[in-house]
Amino acid sequence: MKVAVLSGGVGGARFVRGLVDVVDPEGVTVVGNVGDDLEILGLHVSPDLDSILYTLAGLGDEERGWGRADETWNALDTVERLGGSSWFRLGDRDLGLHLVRTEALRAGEPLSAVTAELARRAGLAVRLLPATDDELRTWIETPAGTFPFQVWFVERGHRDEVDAVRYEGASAARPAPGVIEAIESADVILFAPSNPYVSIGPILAVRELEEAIRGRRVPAVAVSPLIGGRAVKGPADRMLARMAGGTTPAHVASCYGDLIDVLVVDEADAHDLENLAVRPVVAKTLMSDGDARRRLAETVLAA
Ligand code: FO1
Repeated sequence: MKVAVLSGGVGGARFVRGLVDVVDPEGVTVVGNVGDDLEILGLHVSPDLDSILYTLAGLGDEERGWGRADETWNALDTVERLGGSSWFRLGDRDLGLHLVRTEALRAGEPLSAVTAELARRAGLAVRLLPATDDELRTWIETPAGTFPFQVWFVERGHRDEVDAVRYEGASAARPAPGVIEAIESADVILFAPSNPYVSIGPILAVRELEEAIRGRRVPAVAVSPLIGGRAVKGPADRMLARMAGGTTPAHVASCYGDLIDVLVVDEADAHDLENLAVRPVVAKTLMSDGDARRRLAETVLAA
C-alpha cells in the first residue's frame, strides 16, 4: 500500500510512527513542513523534519516530543555565557545534525537531498521529503506585531493571539522532487493530527502540491489535532477559536476545504458533528502509547 502523509512535527511524528507499524514503511512518503525552519547561530534548523526523523529512528525525546533523548546542553551553556542566542534550545547531540545539514546546504545541496541522506544514515525506511526545497517561512501576525514562527512559538511562548498566518515565499515555492509523484501514486493521502495553520498550512501553501491533492482520485483523510475541542499540546485550539470561529470538527475541516474527504475525530468530539461537510470517523485519537498509535493508524486506513 502506498501512503502519502502531510505532517508537522511532534503530533505528526507520533502519528507516522504508528502508521509504519501497520503498513510497509517502504510505501510511506512523509511530506514535512518547512515553514518553521530557522537560521540560528549560523545553522539551518528544520524542527519538523527533525522531529519526524528522530521519532522514527527511535532517537527522540519522547516527553518533549522534539530534540534528542539523553541530551546534554554544554554547547548552549557556552553560547549563553558568551551572550549568543540561546532562546532556541539546541542540545549537543542535536547540534551535530544541524552542522552536517548546514554544511551540505552551503555546498549547494537542496534540502530534499540533504534530508534523504540524513534519513538514510538514521536508518529510516520511510521516505522523508520537505514540502519544498525553496525558502518558505511562516510569519505570525499578532496584536503585538508580526513575528517569524519560532520567535512567536518559542521565544514568546505563543502567548500572543494570532490574527493571521503568512507563508513567505510560498507563491514562488515549487514542490521538492518526489512530492508530486508521491501524492499522485498514493492509494491514500493522509493529513496528520498537526496544527492546520502552522504545520499543514505551509505545506498546502505550495501551489502545485495543493493542486495535486485537489486533483486526487484517492481518498484524503485528515486526523483532527483536537480532543474535546482542546489541543493536546500547543496553540491549535486558540488559533482555531480566533481564526476559524470555533473548535468543533466542522471548524477543523473548514481549514482543509475540499482537500479532504474524511475527518477522523476523537470520541470526545463525536457529539458535535453538526455542519461537518466531510465524512466523520470517530476514534480514540490520543496517541499515549504504541498500542494507541497503532489503533489510530488502523482506523485511519480503514476509513
Ligand atoms: N520547542 C520549544 O518549545 N523550545 C525550544 O527551545 C525548542 C528547540 C528546538 C530545537 C530543535 C528542534 O528540532 C525543535 C525545537 N523545538 C523547541 C520544537 C519546535 O520549535 C516546535 O515544536 C516545532 O517547530 C513546531 O512544530
